[in-house]
Amino acid sequence: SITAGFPDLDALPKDFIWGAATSALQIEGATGLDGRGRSIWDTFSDRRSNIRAGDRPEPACEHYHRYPQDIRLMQQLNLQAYRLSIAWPRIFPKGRGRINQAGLDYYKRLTDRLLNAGIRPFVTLFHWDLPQSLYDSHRGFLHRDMAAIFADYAETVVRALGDRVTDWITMNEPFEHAALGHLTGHHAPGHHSLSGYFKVMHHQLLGHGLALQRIRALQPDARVGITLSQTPIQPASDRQRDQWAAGFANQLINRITLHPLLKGEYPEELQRRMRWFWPEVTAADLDCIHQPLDFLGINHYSCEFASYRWYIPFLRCWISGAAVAEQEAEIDGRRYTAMGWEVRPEGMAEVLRMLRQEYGNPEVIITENGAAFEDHVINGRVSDPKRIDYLRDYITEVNRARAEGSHVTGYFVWSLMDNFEWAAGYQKRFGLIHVDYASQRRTIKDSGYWYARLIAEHKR
Ligand code: GBH
Repeated sequence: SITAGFPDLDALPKDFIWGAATSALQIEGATGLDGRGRSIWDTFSDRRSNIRAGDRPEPACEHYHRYPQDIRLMQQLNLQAYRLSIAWPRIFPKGRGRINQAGLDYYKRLTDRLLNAGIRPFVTLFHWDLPQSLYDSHRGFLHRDMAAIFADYAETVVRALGDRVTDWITMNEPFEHAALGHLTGHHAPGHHSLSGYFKVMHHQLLGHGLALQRIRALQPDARVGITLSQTPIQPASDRQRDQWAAGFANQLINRITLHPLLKGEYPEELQRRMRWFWPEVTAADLDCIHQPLDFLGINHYSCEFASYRWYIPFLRCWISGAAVAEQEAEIDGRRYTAMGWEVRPEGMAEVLRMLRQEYGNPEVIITENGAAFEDHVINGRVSDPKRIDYLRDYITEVNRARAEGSHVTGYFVWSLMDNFEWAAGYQKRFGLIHVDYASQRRTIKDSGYWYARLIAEHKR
């Protein structure tokens, strides 16, 4: 039964925060409404081949109109907190300059209703939906001036919502925006440039630092963090060269953000090997990036493997998940989600242990964890036992890490509901709530009922 087998959460304190997460572009729809400008993702999805089945971020979950119903569903899930993101192009249709009051009003209505429902909003300022105008004028975060432009936008939002919202996340996964958007080209704006990757990375982190200063100045009671993905990397074999590749890949994708944010410097070997591609980084930049955080947001899903490949220019290493197709599978006792990502719950405790041992044990909130599976819809019930297993096993590891001394204070499932999964479109479903895109009907999945019970049990 769905109520059986709750993990033992004795190490998690009573004030531990349980929530679920979404992002604006993935759920809102209404991309042309009430003065919203275009984002790079609207443009990227104009080209059908960029997104699976030619899907577009429209109408998504029509959350822009249906948020009252969605908040009632959050209450049914017993959520204490909800992580949402602000669509920058709703606030500044051109990215900067004229403010669109209708955009601010929308997020006031949304956050007011959350607070009335007793749900604490955690608000991310940038979750990849960059205004197209800023791409046209600055090539987005390739331009250093974008850091200041982002801070101005952050200040505008915090001025408008700071009387309601205390928990802010400046950016979601700057690594993914830089790497998928500017190096592999899988995400908007779809570029392939190694120097572009490092520039976009650095300018986002600088934008984070500048925004952090502004938020602190405006709102003394604010709690501010940044959300990073963290993916443990194992060598593909025990050959020495693959071990080197794993260490280097770890710098390239994990430590490239952790080091400057928490130690005030980029990893030394990374800078040295990448010197031809390295952007301009001043000591003042590093001071700005390296400011105290109230919490570190961590998104964790899976783990990856690295191997040495002499023929890959400059990087010399190949990073990927286990070699299975993009589909659900179980091979030799290893489980994979519908994204083809391995289910390896101990990775969660490994990430938290690494932060404890190597980065001074910062306060951590798991701002995303979850999985896509092929849900089975039978007579109005959505049965998703694999998602329940996934969540149970990963939450167990969060509890284990806390028992070992990690300072983890909250956990958000990705995602509240099925949504627009970026380049994978609507086919991949991560939700605790099933969305029928033809009728926009929502159905709480078995995993949603399970999570609601887990929260209730833990609060008792
Ligand atoms: C997040 O990105 C996003 O913040 C969110 O918007 C998105 O919808 C959600 O995840 C689900 O994709 O090496 O192939 O085994 C997650 C990015 C995904 C990067 C997992 C590392 C390792 C998978 N991460 N990935 S693999």
